[in-house]
Formats: sequence, C-alpha cells, structure tokens
Amino acid sequence: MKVTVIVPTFNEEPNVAELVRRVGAAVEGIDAELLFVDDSTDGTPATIEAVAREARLPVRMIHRTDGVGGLSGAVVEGFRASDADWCLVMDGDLQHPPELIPDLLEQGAVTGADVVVASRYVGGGAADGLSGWVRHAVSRGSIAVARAMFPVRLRDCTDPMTGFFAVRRDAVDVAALRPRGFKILLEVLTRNKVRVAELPFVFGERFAGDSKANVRQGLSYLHQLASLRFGRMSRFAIIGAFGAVLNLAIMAGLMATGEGYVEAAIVSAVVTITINFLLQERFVFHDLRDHGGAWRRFAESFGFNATEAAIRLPFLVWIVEATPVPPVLAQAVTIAVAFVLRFVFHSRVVYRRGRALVPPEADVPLEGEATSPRVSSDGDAQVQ
Ligand SMILES: Nc1nc2c(ncn2[C@@H]2O[C@H](COP(=O)(O)OP(=O)(O)OP(=O)(O)O)[C@@H](O)[C@H]2O)c(=O)[nH]1
Ligand SMILES: [Mg+2]
Repeated sequence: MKVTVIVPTFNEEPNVAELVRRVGAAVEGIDAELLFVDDSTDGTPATIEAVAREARLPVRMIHRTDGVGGLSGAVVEGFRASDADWCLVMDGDLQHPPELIPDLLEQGAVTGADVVVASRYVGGGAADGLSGWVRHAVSRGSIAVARAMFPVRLRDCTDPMTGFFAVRRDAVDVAALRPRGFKILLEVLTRNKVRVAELPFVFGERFAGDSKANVRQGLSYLHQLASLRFGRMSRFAIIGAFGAVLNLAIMAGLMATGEGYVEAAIVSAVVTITINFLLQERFVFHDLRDHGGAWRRFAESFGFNATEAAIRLPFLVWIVEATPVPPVLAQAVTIAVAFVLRFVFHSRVVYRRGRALVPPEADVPLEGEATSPRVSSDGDAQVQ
C-alpha cells in the first residue's frame, strides 16, 4: 500500500525541516512519499528543496504561482499528482502530529473506511491549539451548522473542518471537487458517497510562523456551505427574499416620509432590481457569466424586471383601489408571483446554458442522488 502525504504550504519556512524530520520518522516501514503543494511567496520552496535532499523519505514539491483555489485548491492539486492508494492531508505548521499517520492508515485498513478523519471533537480529541475563545466558538458553531445542513453525509464525522485526514484515492471523484477556501474535507465528504472513520487527536500549537486563517476565510466558508447545499434556484430565492424585504423596507420608509405609495414603489423597485442583479451575478450565476458583457446581462435583467415591475404597478393600484388589502401587503403578493417569472427568465435567457463554456456547478451530485428535481436522502427537496 502506497501513501502520499500531502502538505499545503503558504509561507511555512521555519516549519519545513521539523515537519520533514517528524514525518520521515513516523512513516518508517510504510511506502510513503511527502508532497508539498506550495503557494509561498517567501523562501519556503528553497528550504523544501534543501531539506528534501537529506530526508528519510522521498519528498516532492509542486510550487504554484497562481495559487488557484487557495489551500483547498492546493490539496486537490496534490490528489491529482498522486498515484498512491491513500492520500493523507495535513497542515505544514505541525498542529497535526505526524506521529498519528500510521494510526490513521491502520484505522482505514481495519474499518474499510474510505476516509479517516483525525477529529478534535471525538473521544480524547481536543482543539487546544485554536487561539482564543472566539476561534473555539467559530469552530464549534460552523461544525454545528454544517452537520445540520448535511445530516446524512456528515453523520459519521464530528469534525468536517479538520485539515488532517486520509482518503482512499479511488473513492473520491477529484474532478467533481470545487476547491475553494480552507475546508477541503467538507467538499470531499459532501460531494462523494464515502464511508468515514474517525480517530481523536489533539490539535496542537503552531510550531512557528503566522496563521493564515482570517475573517475572509470565514465568509468563504459560508459561501461554500450555501453552494454545496442549495441548488441554483434556492440561492436565487434567498436573494430574491432578501430583495423583497429590502423593497418593502424602502417602500415603507419612503411612505413614512410622506411619499405617495406609487412613487415609493417605483424607487424601491429600481434600487432592489440593481442590488439583486449584483448579488445574483456573484452568488447564483457566477459560473455562467463568461459570455457577453456584464452590461448586456444587466440591461436584459433590468429590462425584464422593470417591465415586470411596470406591469405589476397597475395590478398594485387595482388591488389597493378595489380591495381593502393594504399597499405593502399587496406589493408582497405581487412580488411573490413575479419571483417565479423572474427565475425562469434569468436562467433561460440572461444566463442560458448555451452561452456558458463551463458546466453548471449544480450538476455535481450532492447529498442524496442527483435526480431532477433532487430529493436528498434525508428528505430535503432540492431544486436546482
Ligand atoms: N498551498 C497553500 N497552502 C495554504 C494556503 N493558505 C494556508 N495554507 C496552508 O494550510 C495550512 C493551514 O493554514 P493555517 O494558517 O495553519 O490555518 P489554521 O491552522 O486554521 O490557523 P492557525 O491555528 O493559526 O495555524 C498551513 O500548512 C498553511 O501553510 C494557500 O493559499 N495555499
Ligand atoms: Mg495552523
């Protein structure tokens, strides 16, 4: 059985020698290689090359200059470059004890699992190395959210955020992964049907150097979760709902300052249409934006929404004049009807598939099997 130990590194120069020494000692008797996937801007690659010459195991390095996909992209690059039976992923700052490598592999062999996770939150595990209560709370909280959103796929995993795990290479569809941000294991577990085993471990202190975790990674994590869990229409609906609330708030605010309801409805519609377009470009149709210019899409989107809003206006007037329904409630009803029309127009016209060069992300099977419309095995209906 062959193993590739994949270590993503970004400016970890002071940790390289110690890491190689400890990994070398830990995998004594195992057919293992060490593969650094490095995006560093400091002397890390030179240090890796120097240390590799003295190492007790074969050491390879892929040095990237584009840094695509960040930490997760680096790990996927490592999967692609490996021909081993198992890929074991760990951080380069020694927060993950290399001495656990044989135990993780052993656990895989004994249990027949496809993925063996070193967990901070099972048995004797601990997250001592997380600095401060805020990061402890964020870690616990993000795991709770992820497990609530993927009750089936994450059933056997107490720590889907860990960066210390081993995967049987042929159990993972590497091409289906959409690496982004820090949470590569989450991506592996939610996009593949795999059997998971766990081992406790104590997440230690950084050996040396600086942390690369930050608030941006946190936001990217939320985006990742939403993309994994929700199909395109659900994300469109979330943004649409946000737009509707915004629309009503602006309208109510303007009316409170003495504006008539017709003028208030026009202004709130224009503001909301523009904000919705920007959010949808970024979060709903980001993989279908590569044909034509943003201005053309904006013109089509705005044209449709403005026309729809203009048609909606006479309806609004009619409802308000002919029935006792209050204006803001009437507006809410018409917005709900317009939502469906809007989604159909945007996916069929503004971002229609024939225009795109890349396959849409929602075609990747997620929790449950990919049928259309999807119903996940835990019963959540998923509309693409
Ligand atoms: N290749 C690559 N590696 C990265 C990138 N960002 C972080 N890493 C590496 O990923 C591992 C985890 O990053 P850390 O900064 O240790 O994140 P963390 O463990 O959550 O934060 P600390 O607890 O403060 O260490 C380390 O080996 C980093 O060098 C990146 O963009 N590219
Ligand atoms: Mg670290």
